[in-house]
Formats: sequence, structure tokens, C-alpha cells
Amino acid sequence: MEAGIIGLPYIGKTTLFNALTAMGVAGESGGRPNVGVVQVPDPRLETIAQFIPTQKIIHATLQLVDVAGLAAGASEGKGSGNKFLAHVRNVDALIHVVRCFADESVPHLHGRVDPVSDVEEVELELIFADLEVVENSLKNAQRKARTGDRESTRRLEVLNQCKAVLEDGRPVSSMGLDDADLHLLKSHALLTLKPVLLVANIGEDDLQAQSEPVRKLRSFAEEKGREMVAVCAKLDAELVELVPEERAEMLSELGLAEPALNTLARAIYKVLGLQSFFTAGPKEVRAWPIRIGSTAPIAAGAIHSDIERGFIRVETYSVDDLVRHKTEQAIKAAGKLRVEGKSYIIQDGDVCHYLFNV
Ligand SMILES: Nc1nc2c(ncn2[C@@H]2O[C@H](COP(=O)(O)OP(=O)(O)OP(=O)(O)O)[C@@H](O)[C@H]2O)c(=O)[nH]1
Ligand SMILES: [Mg+2]
Repeated sequence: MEAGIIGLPYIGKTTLFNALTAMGVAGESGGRPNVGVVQVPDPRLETIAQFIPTQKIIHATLQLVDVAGLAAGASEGKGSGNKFLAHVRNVDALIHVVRCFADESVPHLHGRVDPVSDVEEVELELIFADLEVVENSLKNAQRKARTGDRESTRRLEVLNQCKAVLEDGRPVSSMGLDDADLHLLKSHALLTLKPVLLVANIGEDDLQAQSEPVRKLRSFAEEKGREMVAVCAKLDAELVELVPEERAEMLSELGLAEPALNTLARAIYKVLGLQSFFTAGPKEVRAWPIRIGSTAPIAAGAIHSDIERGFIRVETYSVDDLVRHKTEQAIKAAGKLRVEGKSYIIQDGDVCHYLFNV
């Protein structure tokens, strides 16, 4: 799982990246992106390990890519050729950071804090970047379509529709394309097809996220049905410097429930439509991210393709059942260990033992 951090310049992208990855890198200055891997916090893993003694706990991981701020050309009606967007072409989701903090000492690109127009400006840049990709692909697609095969003909049609939509200032995600058409577009890695999480970067003086700019961004997000969370990148960058006990103390002093990483990881799962199931044994207790609605064999594919291919059945129970009954034997004795077949839809938090044969 990989997410790219994007937004206008000087809005706290690298500060957030540092806070999340605890890497403390200086900045990427338009060249190579910062790349870091974070563990997705999930307290259920520790809960499971309390009852099933294990050598190690393995969290799901999220790879983060932090690129330079987007040079804005969109407001003048043209894309500014933000080449480094290439670094986020292959991510699964975009984390779009939006400045909501009001620090006078940090210059704002347009001299004012206006999150909604900032979002629109960045999204227009993404649209321009995709338009360039689509236009560059059209010639090739036209040539291939002349052979008359169905797939090539359809690809040309879809690319032309994309071009029209992008020229109209709308993202390709708004087209409601079906899976077959999306598959045809896959190799183009369009940015405006990616799920986006809006992250309001709030000031240290506004930890409850009530300032005018955040409110505006929140109502924009609600109106458009967009996912948004608020975090204070600067505060979190300071928090990661502390030892865990001090961190917890400072969080509660500030009246905050959790660090930004927890908030963000949950929101990213949501925009990607993901959930986790677990495997648990003496060697490891591990979280596996899968798409919501995955059947038992498809979910098994996250562990190993052999288990998917040779799937026989899965024995499963919930973390709550483990807490209640304390051992797998007791879960079984209480009739709470379920044996499920290949059409079973894995539920969030299922602990699974797969039986397979290859
Ligand atoms: N007051 C305040 N300042 C912040 C906050 N987040 C970031 N900053 C400051 O804003 C400045 C820019 O932060 P960066 O994280 O480098 O911004 P960026 O978005 O990565 O910038 P580019 O990579 O140049 O596009 C730094 O001086 C940060 O200390 C915040 O939540 N509050
Ligand atoms: Mg940066």
C-alpha cells in the first residue's frame, strides 16, 4: 500500500511526512522524493498477542512518498508541467495536504490562507497533468484502433471521453467508468482516478480544528462527499521526538485522542475501501489489509497465492471472541470457531487459520 503526499508549496507536507515516518529529513527540494515506510497502528494486534503468545507482531505497512510542492500554473489556465508528479503516478492513494494554519512567518503562495481555492488549484494541476498523459496516448491509441480490434477501439473511445472530461475541468473519477474501462486505463496511471484524502494542516493554536479556514474546508468536503481529516503536522513532528510515555502524556494534556498517524491511517483505509484480517500463531501475529468485501480465497491471496489457489477452508473467529474466551480451544468449545468455505466474505478483524492444499 502506497500513498503520495501532495499539495501547494510550504504547507507542511514534509513536516507531516517527518512526523509520520519519524525520519526527520530536511526536504526534497524538487528533486528526488522522500520515501518512507510506516507501520499502520492497530491495537487489535497487541490484544491478540496478549492471548496468543508470539515471537513477533507484524503491522500492515504504508509507504509514503513526499514530493515537492506543486508549482501553480493552474490558476492562469494552464498546467505548469509539474514533472515530479511522476513520482506519485503509481501510488494507491493521494494525501492532499491543505494549509489551514495561520503562521505569519511561513509565506503563503498567494499571500492568504484559503484552503478551498488551494484544493481547487491543486486538483486543476492534477487534471492538467492527466490531460497531458491522455493527449500523449491518443496518437498511439488511434493507430492501434485502426486495426479494428475491440479492445483498441474501446480504449480510443474511453481516452477521448477522458480528454473531454478533463478539458471540462473534471477528474476522470467523475466519469463512473466500469471495471472493464478502468482496466483499459490502468497503464496510464491517471492521477485523477486515485482516491484522495484531504488533510487539513491546522495550527498549534487550533488543535480542536475550529478556525475559519478548517471550517470552510470541512464544509467543502462535506458538500462534495470527500474524505477529510485535520492534523497538526508541526505538533506531531514534535511528538515523535518524545519517548512513548511522554508522548501519551502530552497528547492527553493537549486534549488529543491520538497521534496523526492513527487518524490518517484509518482515513486512508477508508478512502481505499480497505479493512484488515489477522493471522495469529506462535511465530507471528500479523495484520493483512484487504479490500472490503473480499472472499476468503481472495483475502488469502494477500498472504500467498498458493493459499488462494489451494484454498480448502478457513477457520475464523473475531478478536472480541478471543478477548471473551481467552484461548482458541475455549472459542471452539463455545461454538464460536466458524468453519467457512470459498464464498465466505472476510469481516474486519477476523482472525483466520487457512487450510489449503497445493
Ligand atoms: N505554524 C505552523 N507551521 C507549520 C506547520 N506545518 C508546517 N509548518 C511550517 O511551514 C514551513 C514549510 O513546511 P514544509 O513541511 O517544509 O512544507 P512543504 O509543504 O513540504 O513545502 P515544499 O516541499 O517546499 O512544497 C516550515 O517552516 C514548517 O515549520 C503547522 O502545522 N503550523
Ligand atoms: Mg516538502
